[in-house]
Amino acid sequence: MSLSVEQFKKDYKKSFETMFVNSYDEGSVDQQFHALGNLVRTYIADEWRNARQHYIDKKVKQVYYFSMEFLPGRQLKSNLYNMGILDTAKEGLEELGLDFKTIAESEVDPGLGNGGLGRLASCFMDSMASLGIPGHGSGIRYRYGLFQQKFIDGYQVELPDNWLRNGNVWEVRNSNDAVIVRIGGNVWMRPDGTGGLEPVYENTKNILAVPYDIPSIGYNNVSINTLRLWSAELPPEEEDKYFSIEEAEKIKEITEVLYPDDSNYEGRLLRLKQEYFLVSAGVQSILRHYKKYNLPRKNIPDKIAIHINDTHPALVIPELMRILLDEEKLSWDKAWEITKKTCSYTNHTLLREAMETWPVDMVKELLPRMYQIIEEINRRHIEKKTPLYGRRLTNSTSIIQNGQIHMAHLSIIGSHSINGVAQLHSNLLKDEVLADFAEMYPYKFNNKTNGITQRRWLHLANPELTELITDNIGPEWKTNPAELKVLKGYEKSDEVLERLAEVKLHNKQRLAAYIQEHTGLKVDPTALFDVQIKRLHAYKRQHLQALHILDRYLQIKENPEIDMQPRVFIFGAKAAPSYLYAKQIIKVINAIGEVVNNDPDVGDKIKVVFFENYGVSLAEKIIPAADISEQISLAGKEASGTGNMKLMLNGALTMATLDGANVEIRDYVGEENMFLFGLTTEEVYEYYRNGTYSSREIYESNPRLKRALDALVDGTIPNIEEEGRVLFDSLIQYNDEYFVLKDFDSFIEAQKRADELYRDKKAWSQKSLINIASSGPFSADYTIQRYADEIWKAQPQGELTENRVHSFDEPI
Ligand code: 26Q
Repeated sequence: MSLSVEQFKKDYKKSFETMFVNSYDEGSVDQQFHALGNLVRTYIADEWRNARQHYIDKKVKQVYYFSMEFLPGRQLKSNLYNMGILDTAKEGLEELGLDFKTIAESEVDPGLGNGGLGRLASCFMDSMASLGIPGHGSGIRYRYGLFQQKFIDGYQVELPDNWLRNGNVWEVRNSNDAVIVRIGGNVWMRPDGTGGLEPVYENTKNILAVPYDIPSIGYNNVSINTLRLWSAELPPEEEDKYFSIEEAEKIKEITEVLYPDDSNYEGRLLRLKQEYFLVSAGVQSILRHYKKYNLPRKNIPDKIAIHINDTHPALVIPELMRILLDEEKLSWDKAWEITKKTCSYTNHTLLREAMETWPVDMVKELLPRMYQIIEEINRRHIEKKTPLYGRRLTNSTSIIQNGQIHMAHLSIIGSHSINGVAQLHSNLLKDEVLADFAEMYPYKFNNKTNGITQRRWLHLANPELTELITDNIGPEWKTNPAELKVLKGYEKSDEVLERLAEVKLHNKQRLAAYIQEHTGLKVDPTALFDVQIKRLHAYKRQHLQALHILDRYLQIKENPEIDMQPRVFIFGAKAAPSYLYAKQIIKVINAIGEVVNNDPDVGDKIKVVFFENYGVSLAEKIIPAADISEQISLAGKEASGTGNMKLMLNGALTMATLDGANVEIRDYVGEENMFLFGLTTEEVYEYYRNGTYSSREIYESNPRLKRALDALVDGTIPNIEEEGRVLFDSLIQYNDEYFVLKDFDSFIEAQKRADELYRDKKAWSQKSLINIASSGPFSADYTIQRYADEIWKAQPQGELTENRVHSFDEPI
């Protein structure tokens, strides 16, 4: 939008003064933030409503992205930026004597997700709006987000995340669109008088699902979509039915808190309630909206695409069936055709322990109608497939096995597309984990490599780098990120390389100041900043990095005069509260930090910073300052990774195993521009097959590694008697599930190459530049374009579609 500074100032004052009945220069920072947020909302109100109406008038196909998690990050800056008025607002506020940075930083960062999967959902929201694709999010408005993490004595402590304490300016409570979700009770079928059957529900619990809508504003105002988050409430007309406060509380409990686990499935009843609550509210609201199109029900798949973000919302499939059968009175075959054509599913994990299954008894009791439908889907699957594929394949693909409902099986059978999130991951799904399904439904399997929004992760997080790029190659890359490759032409320009090094140094100085302010630790901004930020999990191998630090420390103790490239090891990671081993790794790393940071022999050679409460906002500060990006999971475990893409885009060099999207990073950037090490997926699978891995053998034959491991248990690092021992035993006694010892040598060797390269400032900057220039393909805009073209069949809308990204060359 176009807006003068003068107009903005006027509008801001008015917004403030009507909200707080006070003069604009007398408010608190929080009030200033709310006045600004409110102003943004008024600016977009018409367009938001128009966009909705336009979709109805033109009967356009709409995409609904169902996800139990969203991690949007702070919205103020990105909304103003996408509206094209960020600079105007900054200037106007400054003229009013207000500090934009302080106001923006006062916004809470909604932690409605655990990590990669939730952040991906939000990157996708940004890209859908920016490409003009009518795509909406459907999620849960958790009253408490992911816990706030503190360290006490080096241990993780979890505190509740009361993110709604001061309200949420971005949301609109839409009580008009509330729906009833029924759980529990009994259901039985009776003749409906027309020759069919209809279900009769008895003694159900009725829950009012109230939507809170948040605008998702496209870059350059291409379009405004909606993130609809549902909240569970007591239906007013039934208040008297609930005789106790406890029972009323039980209703609200459904959307009370996000489950803080992202890798270990646990069959909790409340989690199942949450999943069905989201699904039922979302699907009902979509079908209600579809009625406004005045089209026959068979056209549903032409106008609606429902995407299932991992299996968590997989009940979309039986819920859509339920409505089509019970309420719309369609035949099974017709309902099933519509359902399959409407739904699509993304898998995000290769870990067996993360695959979702629910006990039959639990589903029967909580969701009796869902169970009947799932059972019938399964019965028909077996009946139809057995003659075609035989018993073995039919049994291994069936939805109900050994008293458990397999949600991935339901998702594949009930949808027309299943995709992995990186090429390697999609191949492993097809060839290993879900091979039996691939045999039955080869046409459903496809890959959609993840992507990230360059707007949040470069334009906003790293304005200096953004300016450098635009100054050299012009602004075209901003709407067409593939154009970043033009930067490669500057590989030999001393001027550009020096400026790039300077930008990185500034970002590191800012992060160093932040570290000092928040941890008291002083770090040297000219040291190499080595960053590992992601959830804490054994497969991601933060403990491999810990052994690397110990190795360096022991070298220094052996020879305090040693010439070593100074490094700052930066960690950010939350562990699931129930994941003891991950918490023990946190304690060990903090204890190592305590020793290393205070040993005068070490000085600036090593510093260890473990940030508390890692999340989107902290990532925005750390990523622009990273020199090395640690992507060191055991090959074959990380589905994709997206932090790897964000760090590369900001000029970090990747230290990586050939896992997840690292493989594609290698394809684009070239292996000479990163540090590869470790086993390949094939080698890992070979070990699984022949069972010959022996970590103890490696321990006993590798004195350097032995020395680092022994430091965990010999008192070198104090205060980790228990945790050091647990870690040591897992690696030696219990044969090192994630092959940390096997990859140690090649990791250390790769780190040495990094040190050597870092001494050659120009060579480092060249590689950094090549990384930035090669990261265009990882824009979520391309990923979304592929989802839209190949899975959803959704078209971009609006006059501004020329801002849409252009076609992009496929990788070599
Ligand atoms: C399931 C059942 C009960 C409770 C919790 C869960 C649960 C919640 C979240 C299971 C998994 C998750 C999150 C998984 C996740 O974030 N996976 C990551 O997804 C990214 C985006 O595709 C990938 O880049 C990462 O590789 C993958 O680990």
